[in-house]
Amino acid sequence: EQWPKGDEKVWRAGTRGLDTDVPSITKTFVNHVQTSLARQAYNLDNLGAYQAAALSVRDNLLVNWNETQMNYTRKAPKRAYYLSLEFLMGRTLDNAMLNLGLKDKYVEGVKKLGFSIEDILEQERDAALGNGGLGRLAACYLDSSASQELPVWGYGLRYKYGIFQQLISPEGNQLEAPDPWLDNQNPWELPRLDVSYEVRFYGSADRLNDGSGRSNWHGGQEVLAVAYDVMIPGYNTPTTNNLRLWESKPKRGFDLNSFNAGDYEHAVESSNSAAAITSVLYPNDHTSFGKELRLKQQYFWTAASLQDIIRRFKNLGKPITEFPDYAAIQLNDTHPTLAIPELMRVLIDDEDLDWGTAWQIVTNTFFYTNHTVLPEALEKWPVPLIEHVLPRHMQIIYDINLFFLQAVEKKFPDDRDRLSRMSLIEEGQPKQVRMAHLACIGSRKVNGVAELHSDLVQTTILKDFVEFEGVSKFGNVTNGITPRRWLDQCNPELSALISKTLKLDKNVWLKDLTKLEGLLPFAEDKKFRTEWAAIKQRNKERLAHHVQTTLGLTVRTDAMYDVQIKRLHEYKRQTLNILGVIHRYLTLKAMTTAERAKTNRRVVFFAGKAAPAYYIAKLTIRLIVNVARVINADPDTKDFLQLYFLPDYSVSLAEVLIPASDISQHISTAGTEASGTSNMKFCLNGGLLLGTVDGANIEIAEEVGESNVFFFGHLTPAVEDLRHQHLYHPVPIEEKCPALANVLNEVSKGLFGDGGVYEPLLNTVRHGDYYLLTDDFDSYIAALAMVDEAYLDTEEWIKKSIRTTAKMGKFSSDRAILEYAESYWNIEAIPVAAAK
Ligand code: GL9
Repeated sequence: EQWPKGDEKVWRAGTRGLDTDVPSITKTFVNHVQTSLARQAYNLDNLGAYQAAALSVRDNLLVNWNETQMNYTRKAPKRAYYLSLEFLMGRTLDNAMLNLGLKDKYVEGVKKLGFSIEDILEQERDAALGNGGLGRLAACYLDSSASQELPVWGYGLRYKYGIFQQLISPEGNQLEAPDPWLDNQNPWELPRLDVSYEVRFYGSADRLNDGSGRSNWHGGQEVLAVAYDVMIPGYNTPTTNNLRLWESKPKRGFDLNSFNAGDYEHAVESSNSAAAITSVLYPNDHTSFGKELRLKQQYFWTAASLQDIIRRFKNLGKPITEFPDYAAIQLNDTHPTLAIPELMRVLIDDEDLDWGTAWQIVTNTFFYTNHTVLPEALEKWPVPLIEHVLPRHMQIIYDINLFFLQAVEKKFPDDRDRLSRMSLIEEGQPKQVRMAHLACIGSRKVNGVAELHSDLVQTTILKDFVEFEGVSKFGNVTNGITPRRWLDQCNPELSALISKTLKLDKNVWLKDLTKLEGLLPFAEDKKFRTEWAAIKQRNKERLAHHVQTTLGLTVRTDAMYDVQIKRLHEYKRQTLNILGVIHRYLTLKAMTTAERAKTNRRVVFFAGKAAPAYYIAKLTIRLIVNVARVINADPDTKDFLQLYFLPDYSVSLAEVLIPASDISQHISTAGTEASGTSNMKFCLNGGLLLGTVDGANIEIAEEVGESNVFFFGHLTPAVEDLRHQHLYHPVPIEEKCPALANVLNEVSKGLFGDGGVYEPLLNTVRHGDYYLLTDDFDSYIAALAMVDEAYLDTEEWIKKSIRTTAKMGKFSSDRAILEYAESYWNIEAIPVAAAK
């Protein structure tokens, strides 16, 4: 090591890392209060205490982060880059303390200073830069990459506003409010004002026509991408990776030409439009809208990220043809697909490579993960829009398509249908670019996120591509979740019981989750079962307390907790659940008091956001809220059935709900939920699963055994036929499913307030019934009855719960990320040498 200047001994003394004993921690805390925050101890509130604690923890992360990055630079390994428009991180402080192994010391330290860690942790706002599973998966993968000491960086956007805050009006309507998460300062990001790149939009692209295939793209708007780095600490390792988020800003504060012309307004306007690019996360899930600003987000982010990646590669001094040996780029869904034509543009127009060489590099660099087969979710961009915003990229996409279709034609001569099915361009008014096709042909590998889903990808949406390119390009990586956040952090008592029982330090089993199997024999141990059940009970009390303090509602804790938490969507069938709740209510009403007393007490929780323009999903929320209003107030039934819609679902709310659940519902129409990941979180915390034979439910059942899962409903191969029957041989609902018809009638008649309001929702079931509620309702009700029966056998239920947790090892995101690292990216762990 060479010291830049001064006395080496002084430098060394200053870089030995930080002291992490309790007195040192309290000292840095107080220092931060006085200096970084410019506040004093006597009037410090919980928010100030949170900021001081966060800055103190951050100091430790920074030291590790620097070590890690220096180590990567020195060793120059192949790296992987995870491009995701969404990173649903949640809170950071608790996770950072746990990953650093410093939580106990901070608990003690802040206590000595007169604060409680719980109060401090509650001050942090979620970083909610994602919509749901896809964004949370990205966050789990970052945790696992760092924990496995893999050289992986994330790239995303620094939205000023994350996913909207959900408010529920007294009538039960969802209202959306902005999420100004950065208002209180964000201690977890480092502005890197020195790292910035220019990104161009609009203008024109002139072909050079010198036989090189190059174009000159010029004019238009240029904006700056500025880096903000977020430290990602690994668990029980100094490795601290980086998540780089880009913020847009105007290249100049004002447009000089406009300014000279005296057009001040226009100058200010153009600076506004640059900032607009990273102002807000689009709140849609499973729908693709052709919004220009969204396209600009996608290009802005991929162009800045690629410039950064290429610059880092060029520092190695290797020829550009070796790029794929040093960089693997994972495309999280099709959102970053413009990276493919963008890298072609850089290689051809800037680096002067020929088309074939450039395409070779591109197709060895990118990897594409598909996250859904729902047709409405497959991204398409109108050709005229791309032509307008990114004229050079439209040329390149046409060129890619030309070469591609020539190759298809060669392999399958005279098959025009096939050519039009496979084309990157969908004919129509307007023509559209099919991003999944572009992502597929531009990548080295394509994967789905659970076995069933990966099969569906290969047999439905990308079938022609499997036939053309061969099946070996296509694979599966079943999703995973980080057991650090989703067990150790959210359920500390269960984590402690597991360590005690396995006689293993949690450092061991949290990094090798298959160790949980050691719990299996303890299912037979009565004392262990009692402890296991007592923890579930305390987690229910913690949830009830949370609902009491945040909503002022009293939830009973002597009941089965039944939870469905996820984005509101017809395919996820929250409607099936609420209609089932109504069915239960009607059944209870019809019972005598004595009969009711023998039933299982149940508390049903819903939470989740609907896309702001998704009318039917919002109507489902309204129905849930109004059913809750009626049944929670009914003296006949309220001791046996309670219902809550918890507003503003978030990662932090999930951390309270999941450990308290006895049973959770994952009841999508078969073949529609690519994987699901909350199913894994519930099961890891000893909650059982009520679900359809879909997504990762199937693999969970394979692991824990079908006797520990409550399955119902039609299977994937039946779905197409059933839909066909609905269309061509409809059977009136009264005949097909009288129990369901009765429930719908009660809603229509106004049992839960103005029945007419719900007609559009009820009619989706009565007519067409695309998501097969009429086909699955009876078996759903039967499955719920089996859940009740099983729950009444308390000891047997606890055994199921223990066995479920014990068999969840496969679903650690460590397993998933190692599969990507080994089978796709070809990268290796690069440990940081232990600090002296
Ligand atoms: C999703 C799938 O719907 C889920 O089944 C899957 O678990 C996750 C992660 O692979 O990806 N695809 C998708 O577009 N979303 C998913 O959750 N949507 C959101 O994130 C809102």
